[in-house]
Formats: sequence, structure tokens, C-alpha cells
Amino acid sequence: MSSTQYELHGRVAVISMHNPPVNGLGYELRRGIVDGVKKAEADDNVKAVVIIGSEQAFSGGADIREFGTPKMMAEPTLPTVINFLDTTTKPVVAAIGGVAMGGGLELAMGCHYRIAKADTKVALPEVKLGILPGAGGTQRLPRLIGVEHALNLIVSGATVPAAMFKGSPLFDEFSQGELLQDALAFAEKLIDEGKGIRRVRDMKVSHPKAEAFFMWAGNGIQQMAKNYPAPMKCLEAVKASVFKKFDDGIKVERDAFAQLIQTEESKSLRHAFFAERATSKIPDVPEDTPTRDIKSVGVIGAGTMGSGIAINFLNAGIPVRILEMKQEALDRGVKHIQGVYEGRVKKGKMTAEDAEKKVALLQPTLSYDDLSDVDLVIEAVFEDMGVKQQVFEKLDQICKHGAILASNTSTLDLNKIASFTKRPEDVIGLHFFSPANVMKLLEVVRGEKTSKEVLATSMKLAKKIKKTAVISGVCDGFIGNRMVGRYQTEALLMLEEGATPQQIDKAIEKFGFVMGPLRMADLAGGDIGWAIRKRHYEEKPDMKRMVIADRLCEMGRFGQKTGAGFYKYIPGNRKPQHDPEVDKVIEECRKEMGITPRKISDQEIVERCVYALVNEGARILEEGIAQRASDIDIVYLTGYGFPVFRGGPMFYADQVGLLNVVRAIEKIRENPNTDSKFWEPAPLLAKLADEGKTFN
Ligand code: T1G
Repeated sequence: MSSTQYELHGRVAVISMHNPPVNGLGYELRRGIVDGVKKAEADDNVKAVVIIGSEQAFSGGADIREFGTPKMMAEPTLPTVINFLDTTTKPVVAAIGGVAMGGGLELAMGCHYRIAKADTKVALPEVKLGILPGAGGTQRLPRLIGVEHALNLIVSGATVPAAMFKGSPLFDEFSQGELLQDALAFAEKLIDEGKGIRRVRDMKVSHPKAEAFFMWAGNGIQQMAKNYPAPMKCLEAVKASVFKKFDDGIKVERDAFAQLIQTEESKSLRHAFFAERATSKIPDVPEDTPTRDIKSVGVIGAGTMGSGIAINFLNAGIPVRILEMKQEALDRGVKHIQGVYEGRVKKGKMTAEDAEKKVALLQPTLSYDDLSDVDLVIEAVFEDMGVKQQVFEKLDQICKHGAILASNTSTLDLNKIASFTKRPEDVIGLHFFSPANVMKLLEVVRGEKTSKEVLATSMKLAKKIKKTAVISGVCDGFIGNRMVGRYQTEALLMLEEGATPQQIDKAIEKFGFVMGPLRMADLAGGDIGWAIRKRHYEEKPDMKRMVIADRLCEMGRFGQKTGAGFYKYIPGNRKPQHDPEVDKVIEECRKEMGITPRKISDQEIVERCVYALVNEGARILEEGIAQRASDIDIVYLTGYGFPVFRGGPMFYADQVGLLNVVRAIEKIRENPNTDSKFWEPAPLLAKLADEGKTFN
């Protein structure tokens, strides 16, 4: 239950906000602010009011847990609270510490004065939720920091240091010491100097070349916004702050807010926001589970993955010992790591000095003995169970008691890997995605015997290296690769049936994926998929062969790394070029399989690829491999380029309607060239569809 505390400090009434964790401006808190200001107004001894939050947050904005619930629009809504502040007769000072985000910053701008801790950060991030500031931010911010800065902040949703606006009326003062004391002193000074209210709405706003500026800005925003309606609505609202009276500008803002909050894009972005925060919750691992200190890390393998993994820990200031078997491979890995830092310095993303400090934390070695005292070892060696066995038996011998032994395997059985040691409770999967120092997704693979302490430690460490960690159970391919296997298979089957690589990729990219399945295969490397298929062919001899993909691999066409795959590539240029050679291979394979090519619609391409993800995702969910549907969404949003404006495969299926998804799947199942066993609607999907329910 959120609440506010009302305290008198001489002539100043202090209203403290208490709605952990970030003072989300939920109904109770909004009510408390109004009641507190009313109380101050009724007390003749009170000459000024201070509103303050916690050290961590003045306010993280509207309580987005209320979105879509009656509480969100329950009076006093946030706009009502802020309009109410506009009617008060006594000066109200916002004392801001930590963050003031969204509605939190709007509340502060509704006050007459603002004092902030020097390290405060501010943002109007609403656009990232597919909406726009809905409590006067688009009208007040331009009045406080000027039109251009305001438009930038609102359209980007960026979080910036409050200090950026020193000297502007957005912040009257910065507190270097104790915020409340400084705020009280500031309020006392206002009283002594007889400075009364100063309403932001009364401030003037202008731009010397307003029409031209908004035209120019609009073109740029239109380009950038693509599938998202909110950025242009932000521009219209800020423009109204210049060309319309304050209250008319507010109306433009409110109308835009009412429209945007209903859009699919906003619902998807809000889903993604909560989904990302939900991934770290493990029902049977309490928040207070003890964790181990990870003060040093060992990485085995200095190839693309190993060196990328190492960079994550160097960035977090954790020393890394990187091990290879041969000096030449070790040198190559170290050189790659140094090159990454040099690149960041060149781009101005970090200072040369900082880069040096990070690289100095790297200790290359050829000896396992140097890993004997590290707190965590992550192996990124060849994806072969025999090799993993050698590595883990060795680690079991040399690593200290309590060291966490992690595998970066992308598909192999982690329980089997753990069985190569006498300490399976210390074994876990940390599956990074290439490039490991860039991709946010980390699949944390929980073995049968992985201890809760090791799990909790891994989740905490993931946050420290700025990864979005998703727990996966043990199965072939875990969550992401298991689903992408089905997705890729459907694309390959449609190649057999009559589609071209270009058509498939274009249809999927039009749906919103960053990259179509065949371009992605060329990027990841056809040989990787080929190795997995060959393993599957061995394990399941009656499995349908992917003839076209196998044929291209037999020709050595592994994609970008060999200059040709489903497309051809000009050296040094990643842009896929149509290759008539591939058309010939496809034609030959169709003839061998006795397939007469047919026209395949873009809708069929999207349904077979996306519903393959949904159907396999539903199985992953019912097997307990994923903890929740939104985790599967996060895997796909952060690891596989699924369009964020559609919220992830499971959320998208909810939006389509699970009954409609089941109907489409049953239709796909009639196609003799597909795997009719796979296209049985997953039992969980069929059940939810039957009951009119959703995954999320
Ligand atoms: N409402 C409710 N809960 C929130 C919240 C919010 N606005 N922001 C964060 N949380 C929860 C989050 O779910 C998590 O909960 C915990 O706080 C810690 O979050 C009218 C309509 C504030 C910078 O978009 O950017 O105002 O899982 O892990 O890294 O114009 O959270 O622990 O139970 O992210 O320290 C606009 C979004 C709303 C801010 C803190 N505001 N939040 O970061 O912690 S729309 C936002 C953030 C609006 C008005 C409109 C960050 C943070 P739990 P965390 P953090």
C-alpha cells in the first residue's frame, strides 16, 4: 500500500512519497499528494511545501502496473494532481533524488520550483512504452528547457543527467549535501524573499524558426519511427506548445495519449517492459537466497564466443583468465579483445585510459592451473560432447571448492555435462549469443542438480554484466535454438515447395523481424545448422532431410563466412545478393524430390514461420523448460530480432487470438510436405484456445 507522510518543519510542510520500489504514481500516492497539499493550504503557519521521494527515486512515473486497470483513470489522475498544483497559493518545491521519470518528472514540473541532487537522472521515457508524456510534459518541458532540447528528450525517451539543464528553470538548484535539508533551506529562502508561486504554464515558449524546425524534425522522426506511431504524436504535442495556448496544447497531448495507449504497439512495448523485469524471478529460488562473490572469472576458448564472453566481464571490472591450448589461438583471441576496445575508443565510446584498465584485467594463459582459484569458469570450446567431457573432468580436478563451472553450450545436454564432474550442483549453463559482448540475451540453463545458490549467483551476475537472463530447463536447443530450429525448418520447406530465399526473407522482414530466416542462416553460418542437422539425422534416422540446405553446405556455401550461402556476398560487403546458382540448386532438389513448385503467399510464409515459434513455444512452456510465456517472448525479442512492436511470439499469438492460431495451424498441418506430427497444435495451446484464454 503506497502512502505519503506529512511533516511540518517550521513554516514548511514536507510531503514524503512512499510507494516502493520507485514511487510509481499509483492512485493512493496521487490521493496522498493532493490531501497533503490541501492540509498545507489550510494551515496558516505553513508558507511553503516540499514534495520529496526516496534516495533511489523521486518517482519512476505513472505506476505502469495500473495500466489497463480502472485505477489508472481513477481521480485524481496524474493530470488532475498537476492541474491542482497549478491552483495552489503557496509555493511547492520538488526535492528530487535518484530518478524523476515520466510522470515523476511531470509532477516535478507541475511544482513551482525544483531542487535536485547533483547525480539525479531524468527522462520522459513514455515513447519507449508506445505512448507520450500524458501529464503536461509536452507543454511544460519546452517552457523550461526550450523546444529543441524538449523535443529531443521526449522523442528519444533518453535518460540524461539533470545537471545537463543547470541554469535552466527546470532545476533552480542542485544539492551537494543532504537533499531534504537543502530543500528546506531553499523553501525558507523563498519565504524570506517573498517569492510566491511560479507556474510553469505561465512561462513563454517560442522558437525563432518554428515552422521550419518542426518540418525538418518531422521528416527525421518519420524516417526513424517506422512501425511506431508515438514519436510523431510527440512532435505534434510539442509543436502545439509553441503554436497553441497552454490548455489547448494540453488537449492535443491528452487526445494523443488516449489514442496511443490503445495501440497494439504500446500494448506490446508495455508487455516487453514487464516481461524483461519478470525474467529474473525464479519461483522456487527466493530473492534472499545466498549468493557467491564472483571476483575472478576463467574463460576456456579464445575464439569468437570466448573472447566475446570475456569482454562482458572485463567491462564489469572483473579480472578474466582466458585459456587456450595453443599460443597462436590465444594470441588471436587477445588481439580480438584489444581490437574491440580500440574500436570503442575510436568511436569515442570510452577513453583510451579506461580501455587500458579493462584490457589490463585480462590474463591470457595456456595452463589450466591458472584457473585453480577463479570463482567462475565458463567454457566456450567446440560444441562436441567429447570435448566438453575432457574440459569438465579437468575442471573438476583443478578448480577450487565452490567455483561455479559453466558451459556456454547452445544445445547440448547440460545434465550430461554436469555428470562429468563430482560437483553437478556447481554446474550451470550460461548460453551467450553471438556477438557475446553485444547481445543482451543470456540463457541461464538450470541443470537437474544445479543448486539454488549457483542459480541466484548467476542471475545476479547477469545483471552486473548487463545481460537479460532467462532461465531455461535442459532440452535440445533450450528455448531459443529449439524454437528457431522449427522456424528455420518451415522456411526451408517453403523453399522446396516454391518460394525463393528473397521472398521468404522479405515477407518475414515486412512482418517486422530484423532479418529473415535465410539471411540469418547466412549470418550465423550454414555449417552450424548443418552440424546440428547431421547430429539430428543420426539421432533420428527417419527425420526428413533438409535437402536444399544440406546441398548448399555440401558445396561449401556456409553463408557470409564463405562469401556464399543462400545468397552471394561481395567481399567486405554483408549485403545479400541474389545468386542464380542457388536458384539452380533449388530447382534440382525440387526435381529430385518430385515437387512441382507452387505460388506461396506472404501470409503463408509468416504464419508457418511465426506459428512454428508459437507451437514449439507452447510445448516448451508445458514441459516447464521456460518458466513463463513472457520469458519466451523476451528470448525472441532480445536474441532473435523478433519485432518489439509485436511483443514477442507468445504475446503476438495472444493478440491474434489463440483460437485463430489453432485454426491456422490445423490448415498448415494439411500440407503433405510439412511435419504433421509437429503441426499438431500443442496441448497447452489447444487448451487455452478452447478456454478462451491467453498465454500471458
Ligand atoms: N511503475 C511501476 N513499477 C515500476 C515502474 C513504474 N513506472 N518503473 C519500474 N518499476 C518497477 C519494476 O517493474 C521493478 O519491479 C522495480 O520497479 C525496479 O525496476 C503520465 C503515463 C525507474 C529507472 O517508463 O525506467 O509516467 O520487478 O529493475 O534498474 O506521462 O525501472 O522489482 O517488482 O528497472 O533501478 C514512465 C520505467 C511511465 C519508467 C528504475 N516511466 N522504469 O530502474 O530498477 S508512463 C517509465 C524505469 C508515465 C505519464 C506516463 C526503471 C527505473 P520488481 P528496475 P532500476
